[in-house]
Formats: sequence, C-alpha cells, structure tokens
Amino acid sequence: MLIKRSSPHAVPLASEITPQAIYEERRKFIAKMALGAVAGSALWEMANREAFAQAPAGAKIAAKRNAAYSLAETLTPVKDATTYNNFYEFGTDKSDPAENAHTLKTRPWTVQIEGEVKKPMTLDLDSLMKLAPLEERIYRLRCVEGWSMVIPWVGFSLSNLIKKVEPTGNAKYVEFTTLADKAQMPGIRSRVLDWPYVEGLRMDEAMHPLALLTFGMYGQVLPNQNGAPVRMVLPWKYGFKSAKSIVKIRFLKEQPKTAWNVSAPQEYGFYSNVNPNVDHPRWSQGTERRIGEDGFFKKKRETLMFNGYPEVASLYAGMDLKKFF
Ligand SMILES: Nc1nc2c(c(=O)[nH]1)N[C@H]1C(S)=C(S)[C@@H](COP(=O)(O)O)O[C@H]1N2
Ligand SMILES: [Mo]
Repeated sequence: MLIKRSSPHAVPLASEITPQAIYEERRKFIAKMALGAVAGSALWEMANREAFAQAPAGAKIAAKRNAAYSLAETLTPVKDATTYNNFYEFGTDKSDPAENAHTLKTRPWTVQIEGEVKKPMTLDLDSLMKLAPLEERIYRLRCVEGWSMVIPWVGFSLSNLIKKVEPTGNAKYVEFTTLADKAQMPGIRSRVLDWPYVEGLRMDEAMHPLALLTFGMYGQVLPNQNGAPVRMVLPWKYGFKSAKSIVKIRFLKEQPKTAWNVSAPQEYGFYSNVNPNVDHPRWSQGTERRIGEDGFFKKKRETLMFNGYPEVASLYAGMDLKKFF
C-alpha cells in the first residue's frame, strides 16, 4: 500500500528569502561582463578558467563547444556543482551524494531501449556515446527548491538516440528509469520515494534539440554524484526531471508515472516547466539563488519563464500552464 507522505523536497530557509540588496562588487563585475560576452570569447574563458581548471579528477572527455546552445554566464564553481547535489539514492542531504556515491559502479553499464520502437536495443556505454558527436553546452539548471547552477555539460541531443531506435506511430511519451541497487545506493533503504526513480517526457519534448543526453561536465566524465555514467539535462524544466544514472529508456503510448508526481502530485506535475508565475504550494518560484554565489544575503535572481529558454514555448502552445504545471 502506498503510504501518503508530504514531499521531502526542502523548503527554502527563511534566510534565503531575505530580499536584502547586498551586492558583492566582484560578482557584479563578472556578471556584467558575462552578459556582454559570448560563451567562448577570450574574456569569458578568462573569467571561467578557474572553474574549468578545478574539474573533478575524472577521465577527460573531448567535446566541441556548441556556442548556439551555450549561455554566456559565469560558471558555477566545480566544487559547488559536485558537493551540493540532489541524488536521493545516496541520501537526502545536499552533501550526501558527494560523500556516498563512490560506491556506484559505472562500468560496465548498459542502457536498455524498448517499448514502442522498431529497433529495440541494449547499448553499452561506449556504443551509446558513439551515437553522435559529443558537444559541450553551457546550461542553467534550476532546482524546484529555488536554486540554480550554470554548468558546462557534455553530451548530445537525445533526438540522436530516438532517431536510431525508430519509434513507432504509437510512441507518444518517453520514460527514463534510473538505477535502484541497494548494494550500491544507501539511500534506497529509505522510503522517501518509490524506487526506482522514474521520469518522463512527451515525445516532442524529448525530440527538442535542447534535451541533452549527458555523459560529462567541466570537460570530464560525470562525477558519480552528478549522475554518472549517463543522465538527462533538461534546462527548461525543474532539475528533478533530469534523471541521473539512467538504465532504461522506454517509449510509451501513455504518459508514464513519474517518481515525484507519484510522491506529491499536488506539488510536482508531469511537465514541471520552470515557471515563475506558478508557485509551488509551499513557496514562490519567482526568484532563485545561484549556488556558489556568496551567502544568503545576496539579492536573489529573477527566475525566467522556461528558465530563460523561450524556444521551447511552442511545445506548449494552447496549454494552460497553471493546469499542466
Ligand atoms: N536518479 C535521480 N536523479 C535525479 C535526482 C535524484 O534524486 N535521483 N534528483 C534530481 C534533482 S531534484 C535535481 S535538482 C538534479 C540535480 O542535478 P545535479 O546534482 O547534477 O546538479 O538531479 C535530478 N536527478
Ligand atoms: Mo531539484
């Protein structure tokens, strides 16, 4: 029997909500400069050199920057991006994944692709990574809890994989299932979510070029706590849609049941597009705190519609986004 419980997503601290305008001069300068720059320009590279240099001690992964899909914002320091994580399979504290995810075995790894496709297949990691050229894309990821990061991800559009397996006319949705192994993941013992962690997209969302099948970040393979060896990154949706450590991708006629929606349907809808006009029942979604920026007293940033990716708006034309939140 499913026991009703309130959603475990953290309520922002009162101190995080303090609208105190204490700007730190250096950050202001960097932000201003980044606005006028192009990701990849000499100035931008200089400002972000430190972040790239501090990449985690993983294997390097070669990828060409896709400037058309890259924000020109200051990168989140690697230390923050790899120590402040949500990955409940390794615990619910932000520091748990970095502490516990070393037990995750990321090779050998296979991803099973099945359901409404003409060519179901099981791919090992190397074959999967060879489906298309790897690109580096600088995306903002906005957590439903009211914080965001800007990260140089490495991967390719999920559409490359979808075309390869040839969906049938019945394929209307894509479901992502992630690893749920008690032996490797201490958080699975807790009933905080119904395991395995499952997420899903409508077919046209999954085909959107922004939807990134991701293998690395900061020029390295993904650290375990960030969803190694393969995850999704969906920059226009709340972070929880970006499933980590994927083992199965299934094409379906019907909308899949997703972990957060099952856990608290009134709080987490199927679409979960970033939308500053639709508040979470327990907090506003109008602003966000950029992780790695100094302190809780810094003025929060405005959250942008679709997280600042207006090119996805046409996917939702005619839909009531308050109803389909
Ligand atoms: N399997 C799995 N994937 C997951 C989660 C999780 O708990 N388990 N958390 C999600 C949430 S809430 C967020 S905000 C992002 C965080 O990704 P990051 O740690 O790389 O920033 O991962 C998402 N993917
Ligand atoms: Mo999140």
